[in-house]
Amino acid sequence: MKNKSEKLFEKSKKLIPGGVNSPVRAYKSVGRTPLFIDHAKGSKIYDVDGNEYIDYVCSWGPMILGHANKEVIRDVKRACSAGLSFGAPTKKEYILAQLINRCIPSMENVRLVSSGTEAVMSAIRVARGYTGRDKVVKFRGCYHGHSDGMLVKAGSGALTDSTPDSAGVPVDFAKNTLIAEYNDKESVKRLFDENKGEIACVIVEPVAANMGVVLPKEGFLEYLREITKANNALLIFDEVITGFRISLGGAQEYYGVTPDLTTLGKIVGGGMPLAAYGGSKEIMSIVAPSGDVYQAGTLSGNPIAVTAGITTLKLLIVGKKKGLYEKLDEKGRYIADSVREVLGDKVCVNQIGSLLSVFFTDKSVTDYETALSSDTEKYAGYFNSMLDQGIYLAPSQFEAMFVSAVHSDAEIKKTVNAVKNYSYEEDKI
Ligand code: KE4
Repeated sequence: MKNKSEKLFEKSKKLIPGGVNSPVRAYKSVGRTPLFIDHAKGSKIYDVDGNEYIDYVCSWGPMILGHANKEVIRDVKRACSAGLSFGAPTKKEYILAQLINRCIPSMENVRLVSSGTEAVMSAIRVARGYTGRDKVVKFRGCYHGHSDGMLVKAGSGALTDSTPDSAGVPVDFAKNTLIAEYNDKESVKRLFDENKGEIACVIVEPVAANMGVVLPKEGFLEYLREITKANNALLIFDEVITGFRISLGGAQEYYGVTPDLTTLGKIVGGGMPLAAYGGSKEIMSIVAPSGDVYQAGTLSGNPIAVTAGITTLKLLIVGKKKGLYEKLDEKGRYIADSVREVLGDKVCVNQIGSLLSVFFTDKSVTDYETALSSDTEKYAGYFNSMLDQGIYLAPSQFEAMFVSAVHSDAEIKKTVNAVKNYSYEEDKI
């Protein structure tokens, strides 16, 4: 007997590629029909068959305050009655830009867009426009959205010859994207030595979270800051995940390294389609209409999305004063320590604040290679066991686990218990 998710998935596949509007949602790597979600509240998410789960996907990061936060919903509802979109400037956009700048002072000037992809694509265009250079350095395993130049990884081992990792991306687009290794200073130096005066920027996830969570080694971010400065290239921190997540000021506050440009997404929109990029007044002054780097968007600064972002940031600013980020770190640390205790050397758990990943490998995961050493079959078994026990994790070994401000101690204990049950079942095999 098919449940409602299965029936909806079959229907959706007839009208939507793969039945989903973003590939990871199709549960391909965990071999299961994806759950179709009916609603969510707080730390819980409910599928169309009425099953309840403790949610650690949190919409891939935005829901740091939990789902359907009452103040956010109240303010969004009020905003809706005033109209959904004007295509004209509003006071709220200025207020959100103020809040972003207050949390992330390096973003003296901010442009609001509708997705992290758009924020990254625009920031890279600004870096190229500002430096007059074409080449961009990114790191293997870091994900910066699906703009053509970012869908590129190293060719067969070569760090400078890049091939697209998506059909439809002309090789010509790929040639300006140079690939380095995360946490490998030498791989970055080599690219600068081989491309003197040609590199516009380095873009990095200051804490990598798209190969699973991989923390920057001591001095790595500082090195990127130095080598970009020394070569008159810009440093872009893609803080779409880390922004407002690992601290209110993101990774740049946490590690004390200031980039030239920052991209934001997810939390900044409170779950609505809103993202941003920004940096110094001088660099951002080249963005149209004040400068000649063109970037535009019908729904940029949409009043409903901006309202959700404003209320979310205001709650985080107040929350920070009451120890919100310490509490988020406590929760993340407790889960990480508990999983290490239960699963021992079968896993490597990387955690920072409320962001973590459980890698099924006996190696210490410090870069793309070691992340790839994970047993994705084992992860799939873990995912399915946890889902069957009411714990909703990312359906991929190479994504992150997000804890929200409203995950209760009891729910976290239930989560740890589910890991123990999984471990017991595994040991029985
Ligand atoms: P969006 O275009 O998906 O809003 O943002 C792209 C993006 C940019 N930078 C970083 C560091 C990101 O993690 C993302 C998107 N993250 C993925 C999850 N790892 C979104 C989920 C999905 O693709 O469905």
